[in-house]
Amino acid sequence: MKIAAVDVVVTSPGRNFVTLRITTEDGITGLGDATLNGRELAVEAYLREHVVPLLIGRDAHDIEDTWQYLYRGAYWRRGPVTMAAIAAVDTALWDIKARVAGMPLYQLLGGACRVGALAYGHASGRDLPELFDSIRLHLELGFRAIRVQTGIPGLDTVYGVAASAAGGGDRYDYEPARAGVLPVEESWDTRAYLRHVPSVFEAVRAEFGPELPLLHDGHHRMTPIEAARLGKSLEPYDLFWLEDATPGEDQAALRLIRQHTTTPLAIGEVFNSIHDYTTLLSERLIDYVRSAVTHTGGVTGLKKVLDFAAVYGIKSGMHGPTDISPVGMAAALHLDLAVHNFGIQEYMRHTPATLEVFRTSYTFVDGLLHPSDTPGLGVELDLDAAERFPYRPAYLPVNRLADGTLHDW
Ligand code: GCO
Ligand code: MG
Repeated sequence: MKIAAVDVVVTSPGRNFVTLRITTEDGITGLGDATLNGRELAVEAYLREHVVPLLIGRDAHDIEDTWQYLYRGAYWRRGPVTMAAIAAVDTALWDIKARVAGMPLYQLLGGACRVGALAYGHASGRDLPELFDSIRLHLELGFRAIRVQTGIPGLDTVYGVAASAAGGGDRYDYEPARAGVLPVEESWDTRAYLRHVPSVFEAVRAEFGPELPLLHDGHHRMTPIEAARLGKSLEPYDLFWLEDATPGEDQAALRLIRQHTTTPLAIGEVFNSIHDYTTLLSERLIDYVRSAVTHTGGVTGLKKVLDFAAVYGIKSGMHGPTDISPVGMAAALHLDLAVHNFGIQEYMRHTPATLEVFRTSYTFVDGLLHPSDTPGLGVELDLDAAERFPYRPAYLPVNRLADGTLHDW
């Protein structure tokens, strides 16, 4: 079953997405997500110039061999651009294989281990009343686990906090990255953050009780000792996890955090390879693997990471903000169902414009996501709709400290 055509589609229905569409000689198509928020065109060029010509004429069934061919064959291995490109090819080939088999992808991955994937949603507020409203809204939407992000006194805008409840409160104005030729600059103060966050979780627990699983994203901003302190101060509020407490590339930093706190730790949304995880997994320094199919070499790449994590009793917690396209989200849901060591799935709802371009079949019922039993991934790309939303440059913000020093965002 030879690959006859490969298209790279860049579309911006509210935010930019890069999608690969592979077509076989008998007309079967498969989709893969290659979206790298704020650096979309680098992946588009990598695919168009260096990957598409290598795929024509290959057997679409040879998924593992194609993965190795693109990974080892590039000589320059790993990195977010390369691995997002490989992810798109891999996911599209799995989509094709499952469509040909007439089965939903999760069946080819071993079948379902559960009836659905527990999802967490993004609640946020600039102050407590706004935050409580947002949590209530998420509970009404059916979420059974909730991420809590809060404004910080003295800071104008903070990562993860919606500027208003408009759009359902889970769509903040950097999701999508803000359109413009330059990134927006925000200000940051870790001491103010560390002083404020524990009081917010105390208030949330007092209002919503002990049962609701609560999550929090530190978004790479703390030093190891600051992260250790936050983890410790949040212990009374029983977090499901503290995410990205420190910048992820420093795997050894987690040793220090781990020594000081029993708050569960999640990391990995910016990782792209199993080699980013070797220390973290083998030394049991984290509890959840945050990688997405889209950024970790596809279903094949992420399945290897999750199988490795399973050896150490570490679970999945796949990245699922809106910069993972519906194609990437569907791929995640098939893996969520199939791996034994599933933990939780992040879920931010896409906008109606995005869902016009990408026709999904996955469902969200009573807090659980299901990829549906449609053969393949269960997503169709409407090319005419995609064309109506041309690419526009957009960047994630950058952070500066009060003295102007650039800080992790
Ligand atoms: C999350 C993430 C996102 C990222 C975004 C960057 O936990 O969902 O931190 O909100 O900021 O994916 O592109
Ligand atoms: Mg995150």
